[in-house]
Amino acid sequence: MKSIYKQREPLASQSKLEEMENREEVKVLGTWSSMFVLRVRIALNLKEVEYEFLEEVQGLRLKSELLLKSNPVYKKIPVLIHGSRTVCESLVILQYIDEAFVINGVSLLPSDPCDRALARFWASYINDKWFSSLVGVIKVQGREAKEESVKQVHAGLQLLEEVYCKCSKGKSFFNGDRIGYLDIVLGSCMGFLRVAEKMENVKLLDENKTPKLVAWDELFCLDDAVKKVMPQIDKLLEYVKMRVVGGGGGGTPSTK
Ligand SMILES: N[C@@H](CCC(=O)N[C@@H](CS)C(=O)NCC(=O)O)C(=O)O
Repeated sequence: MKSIYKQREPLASQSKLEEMENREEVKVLGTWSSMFVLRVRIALNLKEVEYEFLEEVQGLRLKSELLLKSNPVYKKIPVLIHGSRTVCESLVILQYIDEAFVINGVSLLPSDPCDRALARFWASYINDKWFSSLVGVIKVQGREAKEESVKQVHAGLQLLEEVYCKCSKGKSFFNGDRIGYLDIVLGSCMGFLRVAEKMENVKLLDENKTPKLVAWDELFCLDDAVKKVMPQIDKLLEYVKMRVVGGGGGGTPSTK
């Protein structure tokens, strides 16, 4: 399928150069199961950017030449290819998408510099700290260690509920009326969270502990931009059991 950025009327504020950049081909290297890749696909859907999804075969056990060439440092997915430009690392890609594909009214990051800094801070927290606890829920051995991971996940979600109240200012999403950067970063972890809940028979996103985040999650998952790319939980559960817990390698969620 040929994928060209959707043609649209040029915005008055857009330069010819930006307009030309927007029309270049967009490709995403990834796998269906990766939450890091999911972030990129949701952002492109929100921006109404058509793209070609190049799926790494064999769950990353045999990485494609294109992936090795495009991300020689980490050799990880996702990679975004936009014309002749290559961008790696999901959070960096999200910011690139926000800046490169300017659509009137659809901005992933807040316009206020302080709000933007806050969104980036909490995205790093989710990536570097909270998600490690979530992975711990299914990966660590021993009852006590598991319980400690569950406790950390709950504490992190409680903190994020406060962040949500502060950022959303009474609206539906962290970003206000529409899904934005922080919504995507946290929302992309929800499939994996559900898998952890099922595998360990534990409630992680709990109506009694974080009611606002539960409502936010429902709205997030109902959005068309999310619905069409969010993996099915049972399929993801089988994948995680086989690859992550079974030690099959390739695509193990990490925050590095
Ligand atoms: N920090 C990276 C993490 C990406 C990542 O861990 N990707 C996994 C798939 S979920 C991967 O490519 N794993 C292959 C490997 O570790 O060799 C990002 O945010 O993009």
